[in-house]
Amino acid sequence: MAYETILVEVKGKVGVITLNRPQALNALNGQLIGEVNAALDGFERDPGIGCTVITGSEKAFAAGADIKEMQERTYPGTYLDDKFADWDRIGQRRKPIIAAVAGFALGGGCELAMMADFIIAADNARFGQPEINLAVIPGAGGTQRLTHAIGKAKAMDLCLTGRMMDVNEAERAGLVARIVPLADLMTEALKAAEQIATKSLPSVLTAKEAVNRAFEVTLNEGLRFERRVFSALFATQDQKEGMAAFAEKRKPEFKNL
Ligand code: CO8
Repeated sequence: MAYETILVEVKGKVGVITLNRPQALNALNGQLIGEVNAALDGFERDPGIGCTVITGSEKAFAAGADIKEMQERTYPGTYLDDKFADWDRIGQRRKPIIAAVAGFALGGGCELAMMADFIIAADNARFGQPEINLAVIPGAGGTQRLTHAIGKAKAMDLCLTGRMMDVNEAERAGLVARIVPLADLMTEALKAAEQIATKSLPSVLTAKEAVNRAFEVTLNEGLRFERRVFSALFATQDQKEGMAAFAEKRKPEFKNL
């Protein structure tokens, strides 16, 4: 597929999606979200891919949903055409996604980063939900995922004032997994993604699913789920291989079986 708003590459076992609307600081229009989904569909289907990195430019991961595209929307139009469903699909992928964020991650840009499984951020990254300045609110999960990630006090502060937080504040608050120098962002993100992609895929998908459960169910139900899927992994050949390799002091060779 020929993409116009993103660049798509495969590096080893890692799929890389680069948001590419530099003239609009990677503002997320409908076409771009559709293209991200198409690329992710391909990576999900490709047995050679174990992890995806989504990134933007040095100046902007993404400065939000495209305000100019949204400007003339009406209430029934927005409610009925359900563009939210396209955004939701990004957050529902089974294979892990890392957001490699430099520069602005604002509004829908911050929400897209939060749909990834974790964020590796450059030291110039800035996060915010400035929708309140446009007389709206976050619409792609910002009031929910941000609150889960950084707690009510800071989420309220950001959503009500529209201010940006720098990368150090974002890391202290728990939004960002790692801060790296801007020049090393892609190297570090690709290294982390390759590390994930070389593990046994059934265990990777299970780990992702189990951690996400923690946000949706009670502690006891989460623990029961963890116990069930932990036990289930003993049905894989890769578990035998992983533990045999440890005992024999060699590298495991996983077959995703
Ligand atoms: N949408 C459209 N165009 C944008 C956006 C955007 N979000 N952000 C920047 N641009 C464009 C500018 O209009 C400008 O274009 P032009 O040169 O044609 O005028 C170009 O990008 C460069 O931007 P600036 O000149 O403003 O660059 P600065 O470095 O001066 O400022 C900022 C950078 C501070 C990031 C500034 O551009 C800004 O404030 N941008 C808007 C940030 C914002 O409000 N984001 C939230 C948008 S609303 C949202 O995300 C809702 C999500 C809901 C999703 C649910 C969908 C179903």
